[in-house]
Amino acid sequence: MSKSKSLVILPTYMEKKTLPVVLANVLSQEAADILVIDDNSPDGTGRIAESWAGRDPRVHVMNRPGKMGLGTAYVAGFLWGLERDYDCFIEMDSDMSHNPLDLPRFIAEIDKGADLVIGSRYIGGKISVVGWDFKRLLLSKFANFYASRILGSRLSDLTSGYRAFSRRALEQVAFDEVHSGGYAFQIEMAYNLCMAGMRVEEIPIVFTERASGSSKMSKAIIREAVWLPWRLRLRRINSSFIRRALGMKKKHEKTEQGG
Ligand SMILES: Nc1nc2c(ncn2[C@@H]2O[C@H](COP(=O)(O)OP(=O)(O)OP(=O)(O)O)[C@@H](O)[C@H]2O)c(=O)[nH]1
Ligand SMILES: [Mg+2]
Repeated sequence: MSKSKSLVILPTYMEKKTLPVVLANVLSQEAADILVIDDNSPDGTGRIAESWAGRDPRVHVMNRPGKMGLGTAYVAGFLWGLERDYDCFIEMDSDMSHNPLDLPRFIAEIDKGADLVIGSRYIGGKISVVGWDFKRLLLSKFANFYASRILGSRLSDLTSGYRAFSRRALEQVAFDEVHSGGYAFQIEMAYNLCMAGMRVEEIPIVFTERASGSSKMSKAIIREAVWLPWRLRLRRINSSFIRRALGMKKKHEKTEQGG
């Protein structure tokens, strides 16, 4: 029995075929509540979520007026869960790419004291992905290599969207200042937690390409992810410059006080 009360956050945009399967699988196998965040999907995904919420008190729905991006959906979901008594916040795609059978392993790591648990497709140099063509694999591997090298990260899968956060992590890291839309949101959150000295763990997962519906990845999302590591690095240089400047000022003040 898990110590943590868990919330699975499912952002949806046009996922009417897969959402019911994901909801049924999550509900059947783990004592977690679910928050669906739908951005007024034209295919009626939000209404499907509403009807599940009407039948099962563990399912909640947040309807937003229009497509506002994955990152802001997670920020809204975290805020919603923090106002309630959840201790473990799990991000999961609604397109059946993430296996709900993995949920207990994420929750177990949070129970053991991890602040962020990343479901990694690339642990130990292996590639655990089903259904990607070579181009898609190359894009994901390159995105990870690129971001890790620039940020100096030891993590094998910075862009993975299957992950769990502890309450402590979300209370201490200013996640609402992160406005990235897609992969960049995942990179920035992992980076911010590492920089804050939080305990970040990776567990192996198998990622399965969506069988229906369509990807929401766009050129804008890729562009954002290309710039993000440089933006974060610049922020690090700026803050160490400011710290150094403040440190020097303090020394100076001390000398003056000391006389
Ligand atoms: N609420 C909301 N959900 C979104 C938005 N964009 C994507 N999603 C959801 O976020 C999850 C991940 O999006 P995908 O399109 O599958 O992106 P991906 O998994 O990175 O890309 P693929 O591998 O091509 O599927 C899915 O459940 C989407 O429905 C958005 O703007 N708003
Ligand atoms: Mg997907």
